[in-house]
Amino acid sequence: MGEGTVERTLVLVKPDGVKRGLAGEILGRLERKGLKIVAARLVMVTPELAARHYAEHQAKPFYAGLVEHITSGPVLALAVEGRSAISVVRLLTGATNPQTAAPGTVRGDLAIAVTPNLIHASDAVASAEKELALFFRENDYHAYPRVDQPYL
Ligand code: IDP
Ligand code: MG
Repeated sequence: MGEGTVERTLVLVKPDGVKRGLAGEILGRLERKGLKIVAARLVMVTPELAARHYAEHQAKPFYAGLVEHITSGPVLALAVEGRSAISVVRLLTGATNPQTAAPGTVRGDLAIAVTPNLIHASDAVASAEKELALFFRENDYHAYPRVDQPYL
């Protein structure tokens, strides 16, 4: 195992997470892991933005419910950076269905239903780049050192 390339990934605390008061809990888990928050924004997702963000799911039976949920309140959009950040955040997120997501993960610990499953996390380099560009512009990103950088 190498040290891993530094990557950026998109995390959304979905409307259920914001409304349940779990945005801080979820952000805190990412911070405590050693990931760096490099951009953050509270955003109301429009139907147009939802269609672009979830384009890959357009033909699926759960698509309408998914768009209804993601547009039902503000999301906390985070650009998260770190070594192997894309796979590391997916691991912290847990399986799509919270009823089978492992304990210790966000979904395994904090959710039960599948559509309101608290968090979105990009699943690959290409999707991370595409999704980050939907929520952030270049000058939204901030470079700074974490004080624990030598250990990360
Ligand atoms: P992921 O969020 O774990 O990457 P995806 O398969 O990309 O899961 O699905 C996107 C989102 O669509 C999920 O997070 C969940 O909110 C919703 N979803 C996925 N599968 C189902 C389902 O079978 N029923 C209802 N909603 C679903
Ligand atoms: Mg996905």
